[in-house]
Amino acid sequence: MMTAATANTIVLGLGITGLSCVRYLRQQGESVMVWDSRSQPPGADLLAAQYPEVLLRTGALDGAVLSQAQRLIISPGLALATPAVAEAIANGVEVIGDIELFARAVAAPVIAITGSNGKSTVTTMVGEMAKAAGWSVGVGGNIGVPALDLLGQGHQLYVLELSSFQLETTHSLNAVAATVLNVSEDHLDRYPDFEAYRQAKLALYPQSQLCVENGDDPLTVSGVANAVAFSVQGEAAYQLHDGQLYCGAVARVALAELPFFGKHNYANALAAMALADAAGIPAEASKQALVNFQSLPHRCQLVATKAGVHYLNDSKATNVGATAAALAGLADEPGNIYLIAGGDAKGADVNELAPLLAPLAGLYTLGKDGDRIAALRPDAVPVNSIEQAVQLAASQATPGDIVLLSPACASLDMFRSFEHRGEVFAAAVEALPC
Ligand code: N04
Repeated sequence: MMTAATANTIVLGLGITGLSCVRYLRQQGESVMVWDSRSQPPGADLLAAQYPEVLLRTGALDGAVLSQAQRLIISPGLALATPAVAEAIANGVEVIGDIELFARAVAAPVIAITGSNGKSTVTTMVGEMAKAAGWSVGVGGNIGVPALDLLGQGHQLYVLELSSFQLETTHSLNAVAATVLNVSEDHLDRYPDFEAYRQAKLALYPQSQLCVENGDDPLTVSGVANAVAFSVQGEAAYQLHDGQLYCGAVARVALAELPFFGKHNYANALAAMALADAAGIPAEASKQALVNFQSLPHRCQLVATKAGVHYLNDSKATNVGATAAALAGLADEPGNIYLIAGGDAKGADVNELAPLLAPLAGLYTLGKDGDRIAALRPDAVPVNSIEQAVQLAASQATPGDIVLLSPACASLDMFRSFEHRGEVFAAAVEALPC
């Protein structure tokens, strides 16, 4: 029995993804309601203005009411283990996410990218490769435009970044090629353990015609038959050798032509090449896109050079693996490094950073788990704000040095988002004298 307030389909969680689901389902002529456990969900004003017929309910989810629905479209921000959601699943209600809705509707090839780090970079690289070939391509998912909002524009190819949370509710993507770039600790506040997080990511492989695995990270290798590997350390179909990126015996790009550095970025480029090849993008277009690639905002981005000191914004480093990659990538650069780190570690073991912190000239720590990072170096300086960290680092650094914001943590204990944190850093740098 449907109660008056219950629609066939309930969108759980608003925000930009929930809004994209409502937009798509209303276009399909479905009756839909939205339920968000937060009292003031983001996007509520837009929903009321554009879809006055769609009921928005807020406050604690009720399993008995959710069990009346035919299906739930759940936000990546809500765990499947939420008791009311688990009750609905036990009562036979189908629970899927926005990417599964996309998968059932899409009519052009899809490339899918997940991993603990590098997924936005690789997604952007593959999108640029398709554009360089003159293709109409839709790029989005967990970055930028929600996947459902990319439909209906006649795109020839879709390139999607997918989070582990999105993959938990996606079952029939049937990508032409997909990759798990790497797996390192993240989101342990949402998963029972590391292996559960890894398995959420590996669930992408059975939904792909070709699996692009990282030969340097055994955690990305699942033993599926339809796989190719990339490697910056050893031999693989896509490999780094003698200063060039190779596919098989063919040298495709020289490192000297690339506008980025660091082995993790060469790995990203090899993965992007493998995915683009699988989709039939011409090799020359892939090369042009890499040679012209502009790195992403908040990803080891040079915000300013003041008094000869370089200030790098890597606020997107929301886990330990990202900061480890940044420090390894900068290790060969001239100049001392002053690191600003800390925030919400989300249950990760920050001790893995210890060997990478030893060569630094200085360490400034902040936020909820800042003290745990400070404990890894006797001379670490705890601070209360990014502004304070920037001022103290600026007073120590000399020309040629690097001040790096790469927190190894989520920002939400102190900021609206990692983007907000990066903007606060850039403003603090801007406020320094020249
Ligand atoms: O920006 C940072 O610093 C870190 C962000 C991380 O570490 O990656 N983000 C997340 O973990 C994250 C964020 C994971 C999944 C989804 C999101 C986006 C979106 C939609 C709904 C959303 C949260 C919600 C929350 S819905 C509901 N009740 C850091 C809720 C919902 O509480 O955020 O009904």
